[in-house]
Amino acid sequence: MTSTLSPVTLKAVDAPGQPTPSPQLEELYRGFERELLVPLWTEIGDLMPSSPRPAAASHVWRWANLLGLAERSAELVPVGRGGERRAIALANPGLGGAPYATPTLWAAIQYLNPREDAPVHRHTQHAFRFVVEGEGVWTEVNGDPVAMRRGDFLLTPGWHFHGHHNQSDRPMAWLDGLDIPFVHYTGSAFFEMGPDRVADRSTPARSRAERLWAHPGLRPVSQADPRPSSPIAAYRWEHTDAALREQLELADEGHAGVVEPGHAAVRFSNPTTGGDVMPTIRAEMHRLRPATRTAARREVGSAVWQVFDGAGMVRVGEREWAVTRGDLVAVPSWATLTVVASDAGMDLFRFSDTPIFESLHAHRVWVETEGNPE
Ligand code: GTQ
Ligand code: FE2
Repeated sequence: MTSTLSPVTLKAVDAPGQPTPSPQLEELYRGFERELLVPLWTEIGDLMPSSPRPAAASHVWRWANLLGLAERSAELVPVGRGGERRAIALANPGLGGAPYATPTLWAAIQYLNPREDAPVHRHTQHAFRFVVEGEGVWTEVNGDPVAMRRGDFLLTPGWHFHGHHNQSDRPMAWLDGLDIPFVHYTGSAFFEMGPDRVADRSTPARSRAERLWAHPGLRPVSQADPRPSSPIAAYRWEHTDAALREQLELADEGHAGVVEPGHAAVRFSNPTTGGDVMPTIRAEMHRLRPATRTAARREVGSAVWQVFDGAGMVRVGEREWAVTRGDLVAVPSWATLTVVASDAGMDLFRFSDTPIFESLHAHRVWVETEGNPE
């Protein structure tokens, strides 16, 4: 029996591990209900499975469909105070209609019309943007304008003021990722409004944060303390692309660096700790050479993948989808994932809640090539 938020009617059932049904047992169960009590023996199978059995399902969302609906929203729905953002969240089919891509992660397409502003606010939820196509929007993070372009990964760590403004004559859409569901369950949400419009309307190619922090392997000596979130406001595609390309080139030259043959990957990291970019969110970019298949893999925690370039197949458990640029796939905890690139190869962005489980010492991984029994 699955726990629900409404009062549960306990049933005396004839099943292994359950007491023999009787009028006295029914009376005992009515007593539990009156006192808002639930005995473990009626719940054990769901609450303490031998391995994770998440409610979340694997699912694919097609970028072309998201974009069509976002464009229509842009005709009908203004952006402003109150609604705050023209963001449309992926709702995992296993999570009862809530706007959660996974139990911990929010993923949404956000859309701004030409010359449009999204008002400034801040919240305890950690956020990032990933740009699968387009340019022309600047996101202002604590007063620092940050350009958004295809392939860029941008951070808005918790409690940083941020607003977005489209400074071009074309609309722009991008992917938002936040830990909204996690913050919601744990009752740790705070929110505050800032100015209705972004104050600094300049359009620098590089943010102040990048000018201070985004030089490979170099930290400003004035900034010695570790920070919970990375101070790098934007990780630019040219760097990500070069890192992936060189991993594969090094493999060709017989050197180490790739995850497995034909599969390069980099993790966006916090230069002040070497760890993940934000306390609750891990983000990575993966590149598969043409016709490469990854080893099957399971891990504790949930993830969302987005195809950045190329095409291929994503297999999650028994399900398999052909995917192309922009398509998004939710991968529940402990689901078996295999990714196969087409003859064109495939680049994928991935984000997950792994830092939560690592910090709780609850992270586990199983990889096919390690020869573990199924
Ligand atoms: O851009 O600030 O998708 O606050 C959800 C909440 C985006 C944002 C979302 C947000 C934002
Ligand atoms: Fe926000």
